Amino acid sequence: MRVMIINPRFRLPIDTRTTPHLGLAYLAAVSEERGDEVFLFDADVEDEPITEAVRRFQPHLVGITANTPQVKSAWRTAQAIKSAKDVPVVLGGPHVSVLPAESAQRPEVDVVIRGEGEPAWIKLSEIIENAQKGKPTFTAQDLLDTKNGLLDGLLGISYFTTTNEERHNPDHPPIADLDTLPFPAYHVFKMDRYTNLQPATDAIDGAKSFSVMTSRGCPYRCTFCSQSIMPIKWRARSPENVLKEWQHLVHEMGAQEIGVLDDSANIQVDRLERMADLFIEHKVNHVPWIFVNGIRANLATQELLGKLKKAGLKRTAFGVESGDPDILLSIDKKIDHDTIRQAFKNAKAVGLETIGFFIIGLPGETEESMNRTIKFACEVDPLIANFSMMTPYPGTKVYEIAKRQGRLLLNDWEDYVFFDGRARYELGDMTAELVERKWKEAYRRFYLRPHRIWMTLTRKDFWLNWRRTFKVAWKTIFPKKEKTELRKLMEAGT
Ligand code: B12
Ligand code: SF4
Repeated sequence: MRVMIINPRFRLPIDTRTTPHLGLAYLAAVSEERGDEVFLFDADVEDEPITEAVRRFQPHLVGITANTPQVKSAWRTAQAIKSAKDVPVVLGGPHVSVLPAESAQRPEVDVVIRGEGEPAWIKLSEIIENAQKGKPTFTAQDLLDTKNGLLDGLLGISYFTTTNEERHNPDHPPIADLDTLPFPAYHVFKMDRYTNLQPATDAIDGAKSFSVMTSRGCPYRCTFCSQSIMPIKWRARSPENVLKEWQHLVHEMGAQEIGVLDDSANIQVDRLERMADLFIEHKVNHVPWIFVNGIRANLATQELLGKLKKAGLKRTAFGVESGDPDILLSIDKKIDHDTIRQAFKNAKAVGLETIGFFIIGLPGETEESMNRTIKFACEVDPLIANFSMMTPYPGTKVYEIAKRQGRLLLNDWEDYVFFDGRARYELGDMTAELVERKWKEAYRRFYLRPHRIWMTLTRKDFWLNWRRTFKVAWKTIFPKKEKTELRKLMEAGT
């Protein structure tokens, strides 16, 4: 069977870099394992219009990914596909997992697969293949026709039947053994067209940096984080399985740098220790790697971090979020400031570089609490401090709070990016003006300290990337106009 897997066009307003999509690389891998012919169409790097690609490839099934700012582009892509061929179109990814009915009810979308996608995607492929064997004129409508009962037992999907009945089948259980998954199928991507294979590592454009996920899920449910979409059950690949992928990336793909994308990689300390031992024993520790998304500070002992450093770890991130104790408590991060302080100390003591993630504008914030966040960032003083303006994504507790008790300042999914210097909601005394001012102040106060200026100017990475750094800094200060109609009306004073 021919399957087409699509990343619809979407670029951050601030960034022109492109990067292959790991989730789609996994879907492509399981499809190939099933024996399907896969066409990976990444609209960010393709020259050919999607309609022509569909006419040429004649897929039997199409899957499109969608995070929140990408979902409208996913719908437009689905419409274009349907105009070229009557083929079942499936949407998956974080946004549609939270709001499945919104997409499933659209005429250009047939099925939504919620959450971790591989099992339902494979089962749906089998259903369609078998149905097509029995009926060569099979259409997407046949799939949704309850008389055929094709989708009845398929877990993890949402759809509207031909008689417009809304159906949400129960969730698919999380994949129990991640070692059963094949490695991401990078060979289906046009790898030479990406400017940046792993966006959060240091290597400059065109370098061979790859992403790896060694565990999935997160046992925590922080109120601002979209991870609540994914299974709460944390599952990890075995160190041996991770080593195999690492060896493949280093020896066959020529990886110069690896970014580990896990949400909470260090939940099982002995697993990471074993992984470190294996990297050293099998001599893949010369390739630097980074925990780009943060590890749990409460489990980041000096002993563990020292071992990981020997295994090639160059830098680790910690999600600090707030410098204010009450706010930290209110977001369910389940951590305190002394533990975070100690984690930064441990990392620095073993010679690791650090990244700190901070949020400006969490519910309940005041000018004082935001000041505490800036002060705490300066105190723990990571190599990279990232201050995000709180963007309430659907499915999070903060979204519910902002919607019910506050005022959302966006009503277009395409505005749900957090790099453009605009506050996304107001709540009580926390005005957009205050949040925007403190966000800019955070960057200024953190990076314009004399020792930081000196540190930045003496880093090789800065000079390798200086054009982009200036561009990003410029766009942060002078963001492009956003699309939200509501915002335009507000600014016009209506
Ligand atoms: C790496 C990453 C990035 C990278 C690369 C993104 C990429 N192209 O892959 C960069 C830095 C560019 C990035 C940017 C953004 N990101 Co991001 N990112 C991630 C991160 C940390 C890992 C993604 C990943 O590879 N996951 C592993 C794979 C296996 O999972 P997956 O991609 O979700 O795919 C699985 C399922 O979702 C599903 N699935 C996905 N697509 C499809 C399609 C079909 C047809 C099917 C059947 C199934 C399916 O099956 C897949 C396999 O199980 C996630 C957090 C996370 N843990 O997932 C956040 C995350 C996806 N990002 C998020 C956000 C908000 C953004 C930004 C909007 C932030 C911003 N700057 O404003 C931008 C959007 C950029 C864009 N162009 O789309 C949110 C999404 C929330 C939401 N409601 O959409 C997440 C969940 C983080 C979070 N916890 O809040 N991101
Ligand atoms: S912020 Fe980190 S720890 Fe909290 S829910 Fe998200 S991924 Fe888990």
